[in-house]
Amino acid sequence: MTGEVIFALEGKRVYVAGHRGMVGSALVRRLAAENCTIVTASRAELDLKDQASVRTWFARETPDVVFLAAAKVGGILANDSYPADFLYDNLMIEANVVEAAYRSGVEKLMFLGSSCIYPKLAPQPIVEASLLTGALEPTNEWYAVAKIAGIKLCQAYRRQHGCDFISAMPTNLYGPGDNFDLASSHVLPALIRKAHEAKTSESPTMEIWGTGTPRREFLHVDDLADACIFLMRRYSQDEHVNVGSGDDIPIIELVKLVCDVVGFKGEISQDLSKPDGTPRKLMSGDKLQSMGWTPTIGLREGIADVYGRFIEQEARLGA
Ligand code: GFB
Repeated sequence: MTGEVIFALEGKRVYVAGHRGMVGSALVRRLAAENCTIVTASRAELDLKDQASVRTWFARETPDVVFLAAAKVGGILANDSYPADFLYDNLMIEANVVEAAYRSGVEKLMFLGSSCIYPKLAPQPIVEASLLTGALEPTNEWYAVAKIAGIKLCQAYRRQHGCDFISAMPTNLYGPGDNFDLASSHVLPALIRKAHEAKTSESPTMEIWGTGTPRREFLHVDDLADACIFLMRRYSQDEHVNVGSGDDIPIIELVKLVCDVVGFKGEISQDLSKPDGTPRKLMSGDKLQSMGWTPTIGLREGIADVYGRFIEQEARLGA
């Protein structure tokens, strides 16, 4: 597969759905370097779960390009605790945006999914063709089913209506604008907060969830945004494309790395009442790499950057 540019962003009206979220805001930052007009709508202006509002908004704003980064997201516990929200909200958002994009004549749309679409025990590294070959991880199957439906919507509109709608599947993401709320966050921001609070309160221990043995792959959201722009320009097929860093790490090693960056030197305790989730989900990045894209932000460097921002944010909130 070659990485030739086949689609121009220049001069286009580019709608980023979910621009206040971690992924959407990274896309807005990255698109600022492009010669295009970025279009956004706040939640108060546009409820993406409301079909009529979405149709009216698309008919009025007529975007040429859509990045569908709006989603109900959360870590393992939030996914497990609110299955209805994760399934319903995501299905509604995807269905409304894809249909409105088709009706209003959007030239190209990218749907963003997640590596949890793959079977719990998929062979590693996970290739795109593993989709729908086995049972899902139970803690996040609701979210996964919604994200699989998003891929299928893009494929169906491509097949039936000839729409140029594509899908990208990012691995576990982190970066500026992440959610640091311990009950709903993903592991990386949770560990940053826990290590920072344990250090500042001089606690002898810091608690992690589960056994620490699951392995996860992490990608900085600015790398993801760059990959999305790359694919928007170069990819136009119905199969989704994995976007990862190419490496995974056991959670306990991630804990040590975060503690090292933050400077917490105490003991680690485990809350074994919390789920481990899928044992491993390292994605194969061969497809994207063969087009000529690779990530640039290393994990330690990325964590140090996010920790710096976290301290600034805490200082602002405390001021
Ligand atoms: O990031 P995370 O919440 O989600 O958890 P998943 C990853 C691993 O870190 C699990 C462990 O094995 C957790 O048990 N972990 C250890 C912790 N300490 C903590 C902690 O303090 N907080 C959290 N949150 N985890 C999500 C899915 O799965 O990944 C979503 O639920 C989505 O659907 C997302 O796909 C990317 O990687 O397990």
